[in-house]
Amino acid sequence: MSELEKKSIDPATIQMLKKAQADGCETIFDRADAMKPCPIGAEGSCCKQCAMGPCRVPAPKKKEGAEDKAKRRGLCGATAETISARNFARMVAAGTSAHSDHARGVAEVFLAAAKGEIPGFRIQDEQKLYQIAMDFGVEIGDRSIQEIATDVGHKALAEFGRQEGELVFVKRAPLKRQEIWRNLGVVPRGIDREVVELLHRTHMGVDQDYEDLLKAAARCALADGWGGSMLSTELQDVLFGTPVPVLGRINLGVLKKDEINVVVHGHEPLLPEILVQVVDDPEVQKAAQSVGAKGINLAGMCCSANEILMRHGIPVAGNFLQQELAIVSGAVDAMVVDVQCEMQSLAQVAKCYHTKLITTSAKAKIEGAIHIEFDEHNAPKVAKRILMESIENFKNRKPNIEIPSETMDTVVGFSHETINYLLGGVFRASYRPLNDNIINGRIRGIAGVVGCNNARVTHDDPNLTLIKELIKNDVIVLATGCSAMTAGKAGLLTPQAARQFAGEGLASVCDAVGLPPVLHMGACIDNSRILMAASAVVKDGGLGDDISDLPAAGAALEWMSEKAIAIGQYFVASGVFTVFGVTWPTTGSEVVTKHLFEEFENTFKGKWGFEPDPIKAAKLMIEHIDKKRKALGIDKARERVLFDMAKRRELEAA
Ligand code: XCC
Repeated sequence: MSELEKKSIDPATIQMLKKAQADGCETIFDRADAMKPCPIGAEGSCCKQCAMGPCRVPAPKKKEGAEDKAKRRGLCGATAETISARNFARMVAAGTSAHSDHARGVAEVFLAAAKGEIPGFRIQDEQKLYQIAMDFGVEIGDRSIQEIATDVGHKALAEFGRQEGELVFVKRAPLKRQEIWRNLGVVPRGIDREVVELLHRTHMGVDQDYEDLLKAAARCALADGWGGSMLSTELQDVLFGTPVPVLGRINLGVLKKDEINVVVHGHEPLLPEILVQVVDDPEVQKAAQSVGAKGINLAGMCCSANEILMRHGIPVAGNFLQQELAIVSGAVDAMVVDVQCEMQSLAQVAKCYHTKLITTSAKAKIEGAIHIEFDEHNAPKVAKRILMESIENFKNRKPNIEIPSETMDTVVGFSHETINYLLGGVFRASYRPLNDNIINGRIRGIAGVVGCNNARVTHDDPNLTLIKELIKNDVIVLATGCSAMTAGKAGLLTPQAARQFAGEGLASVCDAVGLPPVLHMGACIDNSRILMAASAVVKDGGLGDDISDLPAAGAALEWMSEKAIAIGQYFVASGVFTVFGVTWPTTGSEVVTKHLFEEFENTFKGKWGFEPDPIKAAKLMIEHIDKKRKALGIDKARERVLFDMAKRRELEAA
């Protein structure tokens, strides 16, 4: 195997890496070879909170005496524990701010759409609007959709600046969970307030007690999961439709040689939704034909892709580490980006080819890109301008176009509501059949496998190996973000995959209901759907009275962004055992790491874990699931099922 072939398990990625090399175009994979991570920063031991530092307080290499320990402090006296906890907390604050600021943008557009002020946007899921109105205590009666939605929009926006009380969606959690949070004093008040407070606490000379810092980080993270992210998911569903199963295709092979390829990349679905509408405009289509193209091929990258894939079946070009490689194909006429996970190197890679890099968010410009700002009051006009720029660029394509042939069919769009309907039927929507199959042992447990790619590990390998190992062991997988795409590329997002890859028990349930063994639940913001699903499973009964009682676990083995840490922290604070891979950001302090990995379980009933090896990570998760089954008294049922299966095989063999 060549060095290049060790970079990814995805043949399309390898093919484009070879092309990039031949074209003399540098990618993240090259930079990962050339620059190793800073070891002190990686373990969370670098404190740059003030100008007397940065202070380095690395983890001790050997067993230390009290005297050595006393020397290991920053100039201000900050201990390794404080430094490590502060750095971790700041990651949570940044991650929460990203999801929540995305949510604020959605809420603003929602309100304007409710008032009928912006063309192209309208309320699409009235049922869900009513549900949210009830959560917010907005009167329904015989009021118009517009009136109800306007009130919901105002209330949603007020969640960001709320100064006291509790975030409204906290009430969606099981009662026992709410009680745990209240007793610990971590129920988030306002979304912005928790982010600001955490940044304040981690400023030089403020909170210097690692336990207190990590608890505050939990409160902030909960403001993400049960606040910003959940608001965003819910309002996006009302505006653009709650996802239902839809067919899609994924991988770089979705790019087309004879069409204008426009790749939307980033996170907010606002502009991509309008691009989907405008792409069929006769004027746009005519313009495309006039330059010799057969049409316009809209495709997605990263979470923008997940959003329009699950609502419209728009093809996905790839996940995080493939963003530069789409451009390397030489066939992308425009890459349209908004916020989060867009690498600055896109501008350089675009220069090697003909691609126009177009930034669209007022919050994110990239040197060397064209900026066409999204304005919700003129969204169709902006979308049209972007498409025209892309069409205009078609003629500038260079001769060295090479598009990998790899694509894979997927079935996506498993929102929490859809799973409910699929399992229980429209008139009896319920998780009961899922609970029954967990209780009888056909399904051993539930795993959320989420998160990014990371150039420090073989692209897609840890996530895919983990997912395969879990489903083989009858654990149903809920996936979001870039890991959901990994599953898609490997063919795991189809109902047929159950027979091929899942254990006997899980396969039999998937067959009966027509579900894939891995359910694509959306973008990273939609991890809130997993929280809602977990709460619904608890409420349907038979599996304890809290999320922490469920035979469930979470993982992000290829994480890289601060958002991933915020997500992990809100899952842990919601009672879930969550395993991360690649690297762990608090290894500089054994005490802090132990607190997150062990002591958190005493208070939050959830805990962190770290295991970069996917098979070992699967083992940890399955052991946890089995421990929970035992505590629920349903371990015996599973043994019986296994015995039955063995018996059946014996009979078959005879
Ligand atoms: Fe970004 Fe959401 Fe991570 Fe993928 S999974 S690399 S955060 S696109 Ni969110």
